[in-house]
Amino acid sequence: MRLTTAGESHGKALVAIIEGLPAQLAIDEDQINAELALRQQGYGRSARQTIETDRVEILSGVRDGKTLGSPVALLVMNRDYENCKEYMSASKIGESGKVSHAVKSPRPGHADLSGMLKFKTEDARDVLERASARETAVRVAAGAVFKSYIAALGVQISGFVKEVGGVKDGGMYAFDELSRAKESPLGMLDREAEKRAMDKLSTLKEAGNTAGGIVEIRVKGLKSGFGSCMTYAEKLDARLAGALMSIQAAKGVEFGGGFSLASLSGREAHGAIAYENGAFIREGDLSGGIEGGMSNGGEIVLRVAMKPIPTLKNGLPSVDFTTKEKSVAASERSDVCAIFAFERIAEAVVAEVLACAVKERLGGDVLSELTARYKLLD
Ligand code: EPS
Repeated sequence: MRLTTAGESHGKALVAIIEGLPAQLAIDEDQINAELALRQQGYGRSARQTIETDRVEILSGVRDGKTLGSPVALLVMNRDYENCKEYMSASKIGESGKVSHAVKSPRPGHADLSGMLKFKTEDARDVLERASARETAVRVAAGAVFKSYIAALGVQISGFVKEVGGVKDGGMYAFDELSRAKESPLGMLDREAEKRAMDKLSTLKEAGNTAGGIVEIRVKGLKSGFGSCMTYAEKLDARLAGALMSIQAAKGVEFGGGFSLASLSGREAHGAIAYENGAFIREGDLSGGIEGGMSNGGEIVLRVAMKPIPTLKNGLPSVDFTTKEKSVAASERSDVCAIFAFERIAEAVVAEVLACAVKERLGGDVLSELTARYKLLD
């Protein structure tokens, strides 16, 4: 199973190609569009979201609402392209040899400066257009397909926003409570923490500043043994961490007790193994549902940290790339916080990694082969 995406933030469209899906998997366009709509929500998004109304167009690999086993291609248009054609067209632009809307002052924290040096361009737009988190729209569309694939095995993914700009939701929530997070403007479950977080964001917005946060993602229903302890590349936690770190603005990933495990004793950190009603169980498991790089049959629990968005309305100090004079980093509009969207994106990425691990272990040209093989597992 493999996902590739293409597309620039203000280019014509975003595209995803998924290879390796079995035939006969039901694909529901409305479900994909519901995920896309959620990704656009959340308090603190920029005016760009009033321009875009993300909808998926399925270009290939699906017929009569079911996969054919061929690559599935998904398209999400960028409506803002209409406003940016003049400098984003793929055709040669203008006679003057100069492209308008060049970005000369790289933003600290964005891909701009490293990309300008690496790709030998004096216009950061050549880099930022792809580095932009706009790409996550089509990644979320693909994630909805991966969610359907693993849902066929009874595997569910959910999550919530645990922290925004330093304001923490310290609650302990059962898996079934997490879906309530979608109804909150910040994706939080504790209303009191959410109110404090909203106040914090309002203050930051006034000051032209931004915030990050932490999301918690959980997976329910995955049997043990996905991923493998045998090679680095197969370890499920390593794969999840790597993929999650590829989300724009991600800066950290932890599983279960995560960093807090480092200060616990062995007896505190590792719950007991017991055998009840014909099955092995773990009591007080802080591993996050993954041991030795393999799912252990319990709930997978992971958290991802998002840094504050580096595009500030009142730009950060920078340098003009060409003149080397002091300047202020580029900014036209800015999200104050995109943590609600980040949670949806993290779910999509987890779905992608799990789908790949499932496909590797169980194969299957047709969905029914996959479900039959899954039933045989412990
Ligand atoms: C982004 C910058 C902003 C965000 C964008 C990600 O876009 P613009 O430069 O057009 O104002 O709005 O996110 C999206 C467009 C989106 O749909 O999530 C960036 O630099 O990463």
